[in-house]
Amino acid sequence: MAMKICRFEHGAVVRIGLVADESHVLDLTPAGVTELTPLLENADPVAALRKIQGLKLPRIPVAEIKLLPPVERQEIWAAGVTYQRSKAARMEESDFSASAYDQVYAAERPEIFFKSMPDKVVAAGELVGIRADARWSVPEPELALVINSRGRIVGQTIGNDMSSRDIEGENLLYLPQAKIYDRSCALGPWITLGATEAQAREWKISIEIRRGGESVFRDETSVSQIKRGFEELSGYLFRSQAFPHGAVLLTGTGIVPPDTFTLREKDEVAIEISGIGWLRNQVVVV
Ligand code: DO4
Ligand code: MG
Repeated sequence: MAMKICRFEHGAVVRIGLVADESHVLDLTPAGVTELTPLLENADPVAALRKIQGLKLPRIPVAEIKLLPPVERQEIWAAGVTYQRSKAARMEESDFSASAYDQVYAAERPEIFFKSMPDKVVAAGELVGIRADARWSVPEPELALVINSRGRIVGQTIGNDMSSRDIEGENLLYLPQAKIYDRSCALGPWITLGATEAQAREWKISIEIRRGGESVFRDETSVSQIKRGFEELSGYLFRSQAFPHGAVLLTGTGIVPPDTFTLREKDEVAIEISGIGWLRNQVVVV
């Protein structure tokens, strides 16, 4: 059975929590679990958690903690054009790069790009950014794979690959500027451990964007729509590159708002992945 964990701060101490329900976490500090990475490196993190689950652990309301991004020293990378919907949207946004997107969707080698250093990741409840010099900004709700240093996928979390579509569409060489800027990557709050790829492929990904209290965009897709296998994506990430602390790999978006839609400051972005939970952030211009 899957279990969910998180990083949080309580009493000015960073802690690891076992998610009891959407509104309570069990503090794993008394059981000696004070960091995420050793747990992700464990040969069987779910079995390790089961052993300590029976101990009398402090039960803390989520309302009393500060949720932190579920990463320590892991780099964050992202795959792109892994859903038909993403390929179609990229080809529409750019005459210049259309054939590149068309080709990479079908190619053996996936598109994988660097997204964020861990200390720049935005947590649930914090502000996500839209660039001041972009005219067309969107959230990208994505399943994110949590991978340990041995290249093993040990969990899944929720990712938001915030993107500037006008900058990306102008020229493919501007992709790093469209994708990597302050507050452009949100993750969390929970990591689901112990779910198989087959189980994760049954999950739904949905998003709602609210503006001034009104819903201005909502849509959903299914993880089953991802064209590539999880091991295929993580395998390419780990080719000729070591990640001594592990890595997180966003798996691409299958939801793209209509071309007339752009995010604005103060918009509320809520992403749900059914096997994981909710990631909610407000938008700020950076
Ligand atoms: O090359 C463009 C990026 C595509 C992307 O981020 C996605 O499909 O999610
Ligand atoms: Mg993306």
